[in-house]
Amino acid sequence: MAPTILSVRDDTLAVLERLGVPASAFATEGGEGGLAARSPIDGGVVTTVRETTAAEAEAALAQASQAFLAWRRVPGPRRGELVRLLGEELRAHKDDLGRLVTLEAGKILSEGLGEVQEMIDICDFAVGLSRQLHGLTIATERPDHRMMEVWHPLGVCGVITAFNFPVAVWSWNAALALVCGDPVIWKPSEKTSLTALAVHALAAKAVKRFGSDAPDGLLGLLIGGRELGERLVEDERVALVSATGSTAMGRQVAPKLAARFARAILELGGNNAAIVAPSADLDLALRAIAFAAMGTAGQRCTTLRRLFVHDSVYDALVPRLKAAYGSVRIGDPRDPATLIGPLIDVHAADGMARALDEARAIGGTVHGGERLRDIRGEAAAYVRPALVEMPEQTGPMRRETFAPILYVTRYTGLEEAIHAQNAVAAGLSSSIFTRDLSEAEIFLSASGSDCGIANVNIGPSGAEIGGAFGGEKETGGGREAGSDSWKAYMRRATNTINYGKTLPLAQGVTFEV
Ligand code: UN1
Repeated sequence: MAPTILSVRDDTLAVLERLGVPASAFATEGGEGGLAARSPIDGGVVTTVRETTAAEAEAALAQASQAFLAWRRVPGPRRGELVRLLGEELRAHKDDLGRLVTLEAGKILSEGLGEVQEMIDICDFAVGLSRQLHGLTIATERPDHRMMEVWHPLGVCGVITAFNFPVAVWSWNAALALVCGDPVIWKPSEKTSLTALAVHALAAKAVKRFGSDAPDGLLGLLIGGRELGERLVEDERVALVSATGSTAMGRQVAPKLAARFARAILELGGNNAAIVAPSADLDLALRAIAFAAMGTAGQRCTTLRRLFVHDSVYDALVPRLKAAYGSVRIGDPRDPATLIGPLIDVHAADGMARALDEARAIGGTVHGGERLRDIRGEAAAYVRPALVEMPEQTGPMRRETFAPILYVTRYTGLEEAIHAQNAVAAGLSSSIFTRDLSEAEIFLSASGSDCGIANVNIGPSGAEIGGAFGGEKETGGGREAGSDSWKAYMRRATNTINYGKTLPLAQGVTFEV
């Protein structure tokens, strides 16, 4: 028997209550300044949240810049304790927060839970990091001198996030920024205010348990439209803006930050590819491609969008892929049997339809891709994922459409395939499926994939937090999460100390007065 599924609205309101979102977060009925919160599961309005006013945004900025003065003096490992408590809250509320991600972003449950797990993982990572914000001691050319490099807190960090990872991307930034000594002000997508409010409610619990070392205004949340994001980008008090979204958004944000010499971490579009070489394990490749291209309904920035299949294995792989596309289970993301939930809204479905029309017009053969209005009616955007056989890499295959479309072409030589893979504007993620060591190494070499992420025998999506996450070219060049990404949230000072009695100058310069 199918599990009983509550109405989307009742389900959401119950989860919000369990997560401790305060009543003050919601707009009064008919009151001004309300932002409708929708669920893509049925496309309906669930509730109305209160938008942050300009005066409240100003107060958040003022408080955060004051908070910085106190927080930067709290020792790193103590700051780590706050992130440890945040991780505890997330562990305790993983099921509810994961469900809320499903309700508000439409991801299937295991992906909603996976996103919260990603938050827990980055908290653990950041706690360890809080004792390892290492500098260097550097050999100096002068006698009786010591030279060192130390890392200091940077300042207020603005975090702008997209609907598709409504909670994890904040945590990649916030967990690192907090241990690095920086307050954080978050502007989530207006499509996912509820998950942001829930995360903030959990963070507030962690702050309360942490005690008075956490200054007021350490964590801010701006609910509303793009003018609030612009506020973060333009305000001199914000030292760093980490922005995730489209390349078009990045083009607006980057020059404004550059004009005031603020730091930017840009995490923009992707048009990720995979190459299936003659020696590939096709069973493994099939599963990896299915998850990377159809998972999250094609709405990850790392989603697989272009597939280059060697001529010799094309006819063995592509019919199997077509079968998978034809049979994959699409529906309510709360149902454990569902693999593909809805797109975020009908605009996304329209964009998908336009891209498919364009592909057809230039000779692409489209399998699937139709709107499934019978699942939840007109307002919900369920689609069958589309597999598009293209004669060559042209038209919509060259750009990112944020929907489950996988364009496939044949190739004959590896060099040609790598060249085609790199011949697009974005440079986020990439993969090769091969059992040939030399092919794998060529793909990973300096003349191979030009992306920030290059994988062998796994798909381009689903990165772990331990590595640096981000990409090149129009993807924006930012790096978040693991490795040494933390350095972006701190400022580096080079210190030279003279413990002698003379004043030798560098480069042998003499200057006797
Ligand atoms: C994104 O789509 O914005 O690698 C981030 C992945 C995830 C993060 C994706 N860990 O798919």
